[in-house]
Formats: sequence, structure tokens, C-alpha cells
Amino acid sequence: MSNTNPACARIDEAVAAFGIAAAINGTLVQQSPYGNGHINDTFLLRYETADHSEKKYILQRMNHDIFKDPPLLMENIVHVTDHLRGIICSRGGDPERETLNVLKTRDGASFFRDSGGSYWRVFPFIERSVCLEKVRNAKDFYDSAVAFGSFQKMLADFPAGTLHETIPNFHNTSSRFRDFRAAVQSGDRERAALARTEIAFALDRESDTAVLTALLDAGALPLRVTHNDTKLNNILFDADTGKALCIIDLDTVMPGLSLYDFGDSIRFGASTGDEDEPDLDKVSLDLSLFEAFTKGYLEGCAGSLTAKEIEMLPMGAKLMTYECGIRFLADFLTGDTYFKVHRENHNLDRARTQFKLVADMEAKWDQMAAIVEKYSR
Ligand code: ADP
Ligand code: GN1
Ligand code: MG
Repeated sequence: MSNTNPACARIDEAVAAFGIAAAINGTLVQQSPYGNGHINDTFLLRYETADHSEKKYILQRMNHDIFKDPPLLMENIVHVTDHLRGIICSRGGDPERETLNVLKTRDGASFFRDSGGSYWRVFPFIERSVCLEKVRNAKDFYDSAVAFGSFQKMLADFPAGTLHETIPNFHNTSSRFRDFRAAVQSGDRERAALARTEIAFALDRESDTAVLTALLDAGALPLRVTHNDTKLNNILFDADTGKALCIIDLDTVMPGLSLYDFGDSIRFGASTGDEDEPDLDKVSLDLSLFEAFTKGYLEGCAGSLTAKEIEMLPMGAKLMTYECGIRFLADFLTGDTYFKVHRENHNLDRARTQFKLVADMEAKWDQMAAIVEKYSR
């Protein structure tokens, strides 16, 4: 099967290392790039078995520039998915569909390192599932919120000390701000001129950046095990029932704040526009979606959030949106090396949508607070 992505020259080595064809007595009939993730190189592998049934797998080349230690990252994922599987089984759920499962290589490892030094992993494809890039209706978003809330609850007794920090300071917004300011100083001059308004918008909000970490440091917010990348396309829905089925993309499961998970979902899913929508008139915070998610997340967390966490939910939404905006903008200024881009000024367009949303959240602050208050009782 030919390679479809020049960045993945050794994909055939990886496919061979997992020995799927022999294990299922099948033939590889499709190997193609898959999904819309910004970080890893994802491929769909489709096999036809001798009895003419079909079996699919997700093969991923992990982004080694971003995740500095893929073996430790995979150790996290194996531990977390083992933990989730235990809970799902004890509840009579389906562990093949309700959690990711790591497929072992022929040598029994959870990943494969190819001759060029790239790291690969395979997950059985979760059958009869749908991945959404945009909320179809408030019910989807509510369901995703319940799922993300209960995901965090399922990890409440996970031994957080055994988790490796796969990206240090991932949601430390002050640290992200320092990186952003350095990017403004060292980045491309022409690009900085193009983004003058956005740079000013971001610099103006420096004082917000330490709000959550200060509360954490003061012991006013609890450290939990969180997902940290809770956008809508990191959850699969059941194609038959329409319900949220499985939380995926576990690369950043680490100790964090519940507000990170809440906020990142709102940033992506409660926007009326796409994350990279060039027409900013189409981008605003949909308060009915904000309400649906708030209700679902609190239900999913089932009473485990403290009063302070609940009070800070709007700030979680605003800060995660702002933080993502400065990350997109820093990447734009320094040459688009982190997030995959597919067109000119793609990261700038992304930063603009995030800042439009931040401004809209500031305008709708009292309404967001009232919604949170309504569900906090
Ligand atoms: P990235 O870190 O690049 O975002 P993800 O792990 O989120 O990579 O995977 C990219 C996409 O691949 C997902 O958005 C989803 O559409 C699809 N995907 C990943 N794992 C599975 C799986 N086990 N079953 C079905 N689809 C999957
Ligand atoms: C990346 O991997 P993916 O596409 O689900 C990023 C998130 C950003 C998101 C913005 C490891 O998520 O932090 O919020 O893009 N993941 C990493 O869409 O940096
Ligand atoms: Mg993803």
C-alpha cells in the first residue's frame, strides 16, 4: 500500500509492526489520512477478512516535536484506559466502544518506533461512531458535557502522581502569555504588522492570565485529573443512539483544573462559527449552548465540583478561549510550526475567532454568570 503523506515515509514499517493482517487473517485494503486533529498524523486502516467482513483501525504517528517523550505518554494512556475499562466493565458497559483500547505490536509493546525515529500507535476503530466538527443541536452538546463531566469523575480516584506531564504548563495561561510575548518580539515583522490589532487585544488582557493558577496556588481550587483537550471532535457519538460514546485523544490527560475541561469545550462547541471561520460576523458565544453545556457538565460531575469551581466556570471559558487564541497567534508569528495549517494565515484566522469569542464573553458576562448560578443550586 503506498504512502499517502510525505511526513510519514515509514508508515509501511509501522503497519507491519502491529501485525494486524496476520492476527485477523485479513488484507489491508485502505490506508488513508483521517480526521481533523491539529497535532498527530492520523490514518484509517481498513482490512477485509477472509470471511469478507471489515475491520478498521486508527494508526497514528505521534507528534514527537510536541510530545517530547512518546513512551511515557503511552504509559499514561495505557494506565488511564485500563482504569476506565475497569469502571466501564463494573457498570456493565461495553469496554470496546466506551474507551480507547491500545493495540499491542507483535512484540507486545504499546507503540512502535520506526527506523527514522518516529513513534506510532494503533487503536481499534470505534465502530458505529460519529465524530462531530460542529454541534448539531443543544442535545449533542449537553450529552458531550455529561460525558466530559463523568470522564473526570471516573478519574477521581486515579493515582495522579503516576501520570507523566506530557506537555509541561499546558494550561498555565501566564506561561502561555510569556511564550506569546516572546513570539511577538522574535516573530516575523510582516506577520506582526498584519496582526497588530490582535496582538494589542491579547496584551491588554495580561492581568487575567494568572487568575486560575493563583486560586490553585492558594488552595482555593482543587487539582484533579483532567482531559485538557475537550473539544467536540475529541469525543465520539454513538451512530445508532446519537449519545456521547467515547472520549478520545488522551494525550494530555494530566493533573489540571476542571475549569480547563469546561472552558475548552465551550471555546470550541459553544461558538456559532468554526474555529477557523474567516468571517467574524459569524462568530459569537451561543448562550443556549453555553447553558446546555453548563447543565450537562454539572450533572456529569455529579456534585463533585466545589462552589468555587462552579463560580469560576465563566472564567474557565474565557481563559481557555483566550489562551488558545494566544497560542494560535504565537504560532502564526513564528511560522506555523505547531498547529497543522491548511491555508495562508490559517492560524491568524483561528486567533481572530478566539478573540472575537473572548470579547463576546466579556459582553455576555452577566448572562453567563446567571446561567451558572441557575444550575449551581
Ligand atoms: P489529534 O491529537 O491530532 O487531534 P486524535 O487522537 O484526536 O488526534 O484523532 C484524530 C481524529 O481521528 C479524531 O478527531 C477522530 O475523528 C478520529 N479517531 C481517533 N481515534 C479514533 C478511534 N479509536 N475510533 C474512531 N475514530 C477515531
Ligand atoms: C489541538 O489535538 P487536537 O487537534 O485535538 C491542541 C489543543 C488545542 C486545539 C485547538 C496537544 O488539539 O490544545 O486546544 O488543537 N492539542 C495540543 O483546536 O496542543
Ligand atoms: Mg484530537
